[in-house]
Amino acid sequence: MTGSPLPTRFILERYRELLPVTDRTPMVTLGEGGTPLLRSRSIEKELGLKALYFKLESMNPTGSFKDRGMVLAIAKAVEDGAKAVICASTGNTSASAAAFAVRHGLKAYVIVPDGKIAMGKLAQAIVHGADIVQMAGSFDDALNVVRELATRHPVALVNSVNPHRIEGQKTGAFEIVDELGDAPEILCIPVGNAGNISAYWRGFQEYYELEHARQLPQMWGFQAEGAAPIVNGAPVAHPETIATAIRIGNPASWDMAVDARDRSGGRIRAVTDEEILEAYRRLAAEEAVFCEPASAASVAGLIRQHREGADLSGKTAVCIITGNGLKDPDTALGVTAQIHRAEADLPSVERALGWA
Ligand code: AN7
Repeated sequence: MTGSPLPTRFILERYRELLPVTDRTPMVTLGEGGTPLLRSRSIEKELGLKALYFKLESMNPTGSFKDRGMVLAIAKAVEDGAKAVICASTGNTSASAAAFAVRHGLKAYVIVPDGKIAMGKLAQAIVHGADIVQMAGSFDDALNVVRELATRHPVALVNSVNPHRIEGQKTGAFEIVDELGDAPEILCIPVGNAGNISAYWRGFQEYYELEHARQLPQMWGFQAEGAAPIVNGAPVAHPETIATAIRIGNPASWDMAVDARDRSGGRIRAVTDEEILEAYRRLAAEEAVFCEPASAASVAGLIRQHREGADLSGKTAVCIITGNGLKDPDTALGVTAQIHRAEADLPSVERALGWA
């Protein structure tokens, strides 16, 4: 017996007409895109939504949404003759850049804020053979440095200030509409450097203009309270949050994110680290979604908006689950758990389980 043929998941192929792909673009893939849209089993009902979905971008090849933009940014860098790429990163961008660089036979240089990057992400950059600099200061300081480095040295900058990153990233919005048949009423997304919210808005708009979607979603972005420059309306000099991925005080795509918020009738709000951790625990324990803390900010934000009186009835919402929980085992191990100890025999294990 054979199944029906699967549509290609390869986003550069699938959405070629809507991307800056040329005959000279190397069509290299690691299997990015085509990520599941998982229906909520618990939080949806509590919030009174018609439907709540989690877009599991955590299932991309390097475990985060970054692969969508990176597959294109690095292919275009190669098309333009680059031999090396560089990025600043809170972790996921560097993991993705390092992996795609390997596949293209390029050198990757990554600059990360010292001590503030989740262990799994650092491990990825290491195993993929990137040259890693841990820099004192924040992500924002690192981004300033790499922007300058890319003008002085023969390396292609693959942070989301590279327009190909946003272009590739917008395919996430295409997939949501392709699967649901229309845009949702609400799109919830964590905001750090603000590339992703800008990319999704662009994707939804393009699909709307092509009449693939009948409506546009409200863009609801969420920052961590200690790293909420867009919410505050001013850069944050020393951003702090447990969600290290979005520990960013001066987002590069600030203006585009504000534009997405305002033109969609949306909002960008802050959530506390406690709310992020609560949503993180609930996603894992009630929905079987193991994400990293930054990703839980989208769900924490939706829950808070509901608590503060937003009427969600009859609406469909999609929360972008941007990164895999395995990247940040330290946070997972900090969740209170009951681990029982036992000797190496059956009665002892039965006693430990409370069954004897
Ligand atoms: C899991 O890797 O900025 O607002 O350097 O890793 O597009 O920045 C990561 C950001 C959300 C925020 N969720 O997205 C980096 C980096 C996760 C992330 C964001 C990031 P943007």
